[in-house]
Amino acid sequence: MHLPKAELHLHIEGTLEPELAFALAERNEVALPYATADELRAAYEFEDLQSFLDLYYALMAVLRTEEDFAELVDAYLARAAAQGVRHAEIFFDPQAHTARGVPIGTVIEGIGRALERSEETHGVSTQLIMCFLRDLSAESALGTLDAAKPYLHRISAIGLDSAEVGHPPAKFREVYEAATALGLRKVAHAGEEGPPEYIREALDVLGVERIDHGLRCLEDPELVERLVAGRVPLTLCPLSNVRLRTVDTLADHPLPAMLAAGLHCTVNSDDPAYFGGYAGDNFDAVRDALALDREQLRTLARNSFEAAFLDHDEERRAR
Ligand code: ES4
Ligand code: ZN
Repeated sequence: MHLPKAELHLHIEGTLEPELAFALAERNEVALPYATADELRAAYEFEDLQSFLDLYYALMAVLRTEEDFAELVDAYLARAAAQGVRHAEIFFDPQAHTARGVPIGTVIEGIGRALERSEETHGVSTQLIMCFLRDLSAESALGTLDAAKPYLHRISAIGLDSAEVGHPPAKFREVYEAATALGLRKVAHAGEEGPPEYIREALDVLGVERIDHGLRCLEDPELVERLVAGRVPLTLCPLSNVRLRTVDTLADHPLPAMLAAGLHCTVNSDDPAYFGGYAGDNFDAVRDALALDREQLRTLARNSFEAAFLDHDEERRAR
């Protein structure tokens, strides 16, 4: 689907396609526990979020140099542009790299180098969102924000991702306050596997402007009312929900009901190399499985630009 759209929920490490993983493994002399790209792809059968995360963190071991990160980003932007993405707000997980001994500057400068030339090369405007791993400590998140200070000119917002259950948003109150003081915008994953209460906490304690996923808001009608009234964007990822077994099949996805309820829904790809599709593929999949009409698809595309961290002029240019 080539409808112009903004991608608002995309983990750059989740765009690592098996072929690039093998090329980088060879270049960096990193051993992978799979013989071929096809064999690796065959391992993409997930039970839940954690079973995916285990492979996602393991495969990142191939990313070592600035050039590796720049290549990863460039490959993503080319694919996104081909599917109608005009603006991308990209998550990255610095702690997943610093924990392996890759300096945060290598990560941010490598990603930043590719983002700098994106409008010219791919016609895609971009912003960068630094995520904290919620299964690590609040102190580690604070240390990461501190380490990112020399690079804040490249970062628009902070986010919260990784294993959700047992790691409520309130654990990160202090780092979100510190980020606010630095002028950063705020999002957080909530209500993917975690309960509706985590969505409330992300709004009330962290002050986020968008909720990543937010699917489980549907269990709490009062919360739905609040999200509708506040026009809080939800960055839904339909193919991800199927692959991580949050919904049984795409035909069971509650997107149509969420749109009908007046929720500010957007459709995104999460970890496209692992979940079977980029932004346009997710649009195609929901159109086909849920029989969305043109008007609903246009609403989703319009919502994506409205929910983006763009000012009015930028938004007009991107559309
Ligand atoms: C993620 Cl699907 C998902 N959920 C939470 N954290 C993540 N990191 C990368 N993909
Ligand atoms: Zn995500």
